[in-house]
Amino acid sequence: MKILIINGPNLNMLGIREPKHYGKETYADLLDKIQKHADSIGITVEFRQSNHEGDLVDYIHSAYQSFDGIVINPGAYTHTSIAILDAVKAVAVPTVEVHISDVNSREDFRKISYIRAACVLTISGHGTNGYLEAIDYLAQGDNQ
Ligand code: CA2
Repeated sequence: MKILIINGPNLNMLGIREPKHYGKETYADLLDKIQKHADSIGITVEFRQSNHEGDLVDYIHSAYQSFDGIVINPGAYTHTSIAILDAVKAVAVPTVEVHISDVNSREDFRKISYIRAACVLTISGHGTNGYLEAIDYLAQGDNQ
C-alpha cells in the first residue's frame, strides 16, 4: 500500500515557533517519525510539502491511480480552499485530513474546513501522532 503525505503552508516551519499549538518537533522530525511508523507496518509513504495552493492541487492530482491513500494537512488552506476540496473529490483517493492542533478549540475561522467534506476522516488535536493514526486508518481500510 502506498500513501502520499502532503503538508501545506508553514508546516516546514514546525518546531521553530508556537510550540503551544504545534509542539517542538521540526518538519524533519515529523517526516522521520512518519517514515519509521510506515516502515514498521509495511506501508510505503512519499512526502510533499508546499506553501503554494496550486502545488497542493497538483500533488493531490498526482495521487490519481498512483497512491492508495492521501494524508493531508492543508495548513491554513484548510479554511479557505475550494480548489483543494475539488482536487480531493476529483481523484477519489481515500483521504484523511490531519491537524496537529485542535482547530475546533481555536479561533472561529479555524473551525471551518472545506476539505473535510471530501475526506474519509478528520483527525485534529492529536499532535503529530495524528499523521500515524491517519496512516493506520487507511491501512486498516485496505485490509477490509
Ligand atoms: O493544526 C494544524 O495542523 C494546522 O493545519 C496548522 C496550520 C494552521 O494554519 C491551521 O489552522 C491548523 C499552520 C501550520 C504551521 O504554522 C506555523 C506557525 C508558526 C510556527 C511554525 C508553524
